[in-house]
Amino acid sequence: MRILHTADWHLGQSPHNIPLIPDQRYVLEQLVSIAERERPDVVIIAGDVFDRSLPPPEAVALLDWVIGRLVLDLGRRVIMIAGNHDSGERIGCFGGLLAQRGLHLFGVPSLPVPSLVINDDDGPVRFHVLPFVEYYAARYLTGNDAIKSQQQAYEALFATLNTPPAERSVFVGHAFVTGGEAAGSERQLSVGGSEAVSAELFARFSYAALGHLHRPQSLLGGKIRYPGSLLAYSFDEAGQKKSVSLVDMDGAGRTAVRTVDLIPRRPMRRIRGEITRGEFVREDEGTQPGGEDFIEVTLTNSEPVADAMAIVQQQFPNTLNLQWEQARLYGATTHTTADIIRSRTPLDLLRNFYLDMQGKELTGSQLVLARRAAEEAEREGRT
Ligand SMILES: [Mn+2]
Repeated sequence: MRILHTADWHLGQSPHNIPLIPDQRYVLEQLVSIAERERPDVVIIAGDVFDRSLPPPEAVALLDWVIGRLVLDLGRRVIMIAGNHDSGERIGCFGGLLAQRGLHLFGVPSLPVPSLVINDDDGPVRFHVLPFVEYYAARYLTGNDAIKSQQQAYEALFATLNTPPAERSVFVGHAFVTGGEAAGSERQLSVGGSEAVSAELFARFSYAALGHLHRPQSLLGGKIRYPGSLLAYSFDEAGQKKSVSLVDMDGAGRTAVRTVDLIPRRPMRRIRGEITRGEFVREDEGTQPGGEDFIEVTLTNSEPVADAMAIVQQQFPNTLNLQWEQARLYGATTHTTADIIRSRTPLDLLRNFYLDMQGKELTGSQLVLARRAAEEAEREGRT
């Protein structure tokens, strides 16, 4: 049994307002070539197909194209589930009809957890399929009001699985497993505490084909796999290699995983440098000027420079983000300005602004006034 395992496509994602559809098409063409060459028995797309529940039409057209290539042109079976970014109802639409053509869509979790069997020369492999599920949805599904965490939700849902011990089985899901490492662009999601599921829960399967974490990685001795996202979707992932996972399972359910790299059309890069006499001088020579790469620049100048972005873009036209290393004085490190602002209270921002402008801290009485104003603004919903 050969499985091509991929996830977290986030079609329609446009970081920094740059539409990535051409970049997503570029790597999906590579994915189709891999499927053509490797002839997997099944392609698993483990959630976050789209970046949002109402994806832009170009993203829907791109999914239509790639599924057509895989199922109609190459005759591959596909199992696709909804992730937390997707609308389960929309992903699962026409699921019953399309299953007859080898496209198995699972959008909304249901009980008992559905499964399908795919045979190879060694016999059947059972695929248990659970799209992204919130614990309170599991509470509703099972009627068990004691469920208060993802862990308890998975325990309750797994109790409905029908897996004879000797059977080869694969779990397909979208979840955060304890011990997994986030890549950066999942940051807006909650990836800790009550949201996590323990790895041991998946020990009963031959292989767990998961999505959610954007960094390719294995857990539980290779039994659990995250193939990672299609592309780097934030500068925190600059330089991270993306890939698809190819899984070969033998007659005893033992698996071996290979990865095939996906080459981005416009990689994300971080560079540092200084603006000297109206010209940007970068510290490292690795990234050539004039290219299409997406760039985040950290300027080391000790004083602000007017038109800094325009100056940098003369050399790196696709510079999307510019930050000042001096921001570290205020406790920030490698985060973008927007990140900093989001992570701070209005009062903190005001204190930093005052310090920046006046070179001294707010006095006690000024702080009292400021705090009162911030609280008032909050009550009125203005923050
Ligand atoms: Mn994702």
